Amino acid sequence: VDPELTVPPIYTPMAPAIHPRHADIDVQTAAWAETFRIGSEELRAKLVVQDIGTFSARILPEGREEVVSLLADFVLWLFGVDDGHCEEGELGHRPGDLAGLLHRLIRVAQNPEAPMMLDDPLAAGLRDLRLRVDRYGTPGQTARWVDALREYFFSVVWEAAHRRAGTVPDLNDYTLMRLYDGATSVVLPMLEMAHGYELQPHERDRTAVRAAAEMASFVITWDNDIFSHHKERRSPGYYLNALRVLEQQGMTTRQALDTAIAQRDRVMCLYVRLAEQLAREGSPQLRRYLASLSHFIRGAQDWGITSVRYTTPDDPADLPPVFSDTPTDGRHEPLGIPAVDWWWTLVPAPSTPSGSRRTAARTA
Ligand code: 3E9
Ligand code: MG
Ligand code: MG
Ligand code: MG
Ligand code: MG
Ligand code: MG
Repeated sequence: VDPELTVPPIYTPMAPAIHPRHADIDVQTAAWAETFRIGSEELRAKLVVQDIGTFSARILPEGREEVVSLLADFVLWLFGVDDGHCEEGELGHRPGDLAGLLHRLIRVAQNPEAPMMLDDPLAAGLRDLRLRVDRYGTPGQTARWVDALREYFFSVVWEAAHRRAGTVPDLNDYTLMRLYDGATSVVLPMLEMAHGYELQPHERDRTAVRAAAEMASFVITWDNDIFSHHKERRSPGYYLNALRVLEQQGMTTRQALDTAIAQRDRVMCLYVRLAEQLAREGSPQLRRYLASLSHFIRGAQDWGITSVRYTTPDDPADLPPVFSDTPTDGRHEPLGIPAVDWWWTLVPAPSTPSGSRRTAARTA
């Protein structure tokens, strides 16, 4: 067995925040999982103690409570799919059959009245989620939520093909896959619903605004890869994360960890500068959206270092108790990943070499 990896404090310029109703929301999400019997008994017993409601309360600290609960139930449901079917289930090794199941689920999300998968708990849970998405969102937001679910599903089918073959994608393919298979983009419509606005297409679909959301996804999923590495490596069978991709390029685990941290630090610095630029030019709704993206990043960090999902108390992960106020790599320079290197063309290079106007030190 490899020596235990110590994860150092990770750079974050965002302040922690949590919805005041977090404790009730967390309890209600566990109850929702029981009501809909999400996952096997064994999986559900694990999920209900992972503070998933608390995670949602960190993503939307000022959001409408009903939508914070909706997001919490949805994230739990996503783990029912990602853990239950993809990473721990049979279908995770059968991409064709997985694609069939996921298409059926998409139809249930799109047409909840269709008499399909009537005995399937995940389908029943999804019908309930759709009902609540309709209640708090616009028709356009419902449609985008369904589309985002499809892009998440598409990416986990790709991942399943690697799982079946036992292969590890290269860094460019992994980056592209990870922009979707971390299920970050399916959360985005709910950020709007929680604050009762709809970002208009001319603003939301601007390349730079999409890029800001992609950068947030990159940071959230790289952070997840860093914090979940212990959990993932100790699990039986195949696993895929950024560290494994970098190890395959010839790095030791330690070098892979340092490299992944440097990559997410550079994207974080770029995200902060792009978000400042967009907030100056944008509508109040865009400013709200950008604030929510930042809460999403910080919420995933706070949840990532504290949830038993990742700390695994029976075989403890060596995770940092705090965050750092300094990036290990603050260079305004593309990562050498063709799929995302264009991000660095969206923001002018900073005038000072070290670059960043950073906010004051903040820890959890
Ligand atoms: C995350 O990747 C998989 C998603 C289905 C998790 C659901 C979470 C969200 C929608 C919010 C995004 C938050 C993240 C990525 C922490 P992975 O590596 O399978 O997650 P794991 O928890 O197993 O490390
Ligand atoms: Mg709890
Ligand atoms: Mg996964
Ligand atoms: Mg996972
Ligand atoms: Mg992970
Ligand atoms: Mg706020």
